[in-house]
Amino acid sequence: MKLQLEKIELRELEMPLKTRFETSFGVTTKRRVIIVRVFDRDGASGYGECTAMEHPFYNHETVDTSWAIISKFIAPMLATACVSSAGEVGDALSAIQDNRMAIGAVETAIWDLEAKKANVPLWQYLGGTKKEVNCGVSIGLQKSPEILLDKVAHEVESGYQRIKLKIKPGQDIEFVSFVRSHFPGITLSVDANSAYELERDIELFKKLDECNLLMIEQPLAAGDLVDHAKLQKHLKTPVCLDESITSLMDARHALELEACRIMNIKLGRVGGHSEARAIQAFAAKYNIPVWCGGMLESGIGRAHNIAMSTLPGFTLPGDVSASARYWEEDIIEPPVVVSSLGTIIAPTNPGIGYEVKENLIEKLSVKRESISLT
Ligand code: OSB
Ligand code: MG
Repeated sequence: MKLQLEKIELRELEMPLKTRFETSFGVTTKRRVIIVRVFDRDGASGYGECTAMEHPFYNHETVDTSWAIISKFIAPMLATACVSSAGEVGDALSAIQDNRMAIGAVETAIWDLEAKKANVPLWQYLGGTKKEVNCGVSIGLQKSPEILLDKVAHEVESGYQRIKLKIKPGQDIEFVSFVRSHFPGITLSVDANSAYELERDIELFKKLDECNLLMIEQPLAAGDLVDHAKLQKHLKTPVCLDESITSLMDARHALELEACRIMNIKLGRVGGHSEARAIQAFAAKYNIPVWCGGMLESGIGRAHNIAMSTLPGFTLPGDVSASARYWEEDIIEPPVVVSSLGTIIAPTNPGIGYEVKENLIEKLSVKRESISLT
């Protein structure tokens, strides 16, 4: 069924987080979320979410740069290219360097549209094989080890299968070993968001290596695959790359250099479903497990994350957790819920499989733009 794209609608929503989320690069208290809606000429539409942050600290993109790239380049290029399927979007936009969160926002919306037109749940349409996905949580930096331990206990009781702790220099081994000593049996990992340096911090990594962690996520700078490879050689704990992997090519470089043993895939960071699917298939050939990362998404991005997580290479629990951990009221219906076994059941409705609350989106919108694609 060929697509005939008619227009793109952009909305920026302001969504306060229930609780502040702190990482090595800063504190987030509310999200500015760009929602993309693509319309087909037959009236069908699909939704995507831009996962760029408010600042260029996680990667180079921001909410404002993504909006500009979508409006000034992606939309006009799609209008010219006349794409007839979501799989063609990558080629149509290949002249754009980086800016993959902007691309991913639109690409995922077009996948939702196409799956809806085919009347199939997006996860099945993508080739997903799992009816249920395994969930973990990411816990932000906390003021004290005791406060952190309380948060961990709460998430373990909720059933989450893997707990990830954010770390940064000065807030690392003390916090991690405190949690580990109280929970010797849980699946635990840490995420540094690029905050360390190999030579300066090697002693710290050796201590973390004794904490029985599932992985150490993105310890070093995003561009530094060479030092990640050196670090991995010193550690029995797998290094997991997040920020470093923006494409299938990055994934290939990382695996050829043996810079990691696990990969985190984020739809936004890699530019959408096509690239994400290619990366997980490539990683599977190397026996490298992958999992779905999160960017504090609203329900729309979360629904896309669930669809992606059903692909066969996603063998580890992701940072895909319940809507209620983030939002008083999510913009999808029903909200994403997690079972007491720490799983999310893939939806059975077409496309992303959740109803989008258009009225709530309208209420939360602080900026709007509509761009014709004809
Ligand atoms: O590194 O995984 C990360 C949030 C914002 C930016 C980067 C990261 C994160 C998270 C949160 O860890 C995951 C989530 O709960 O959405
Ligand atoms: Mg990360």
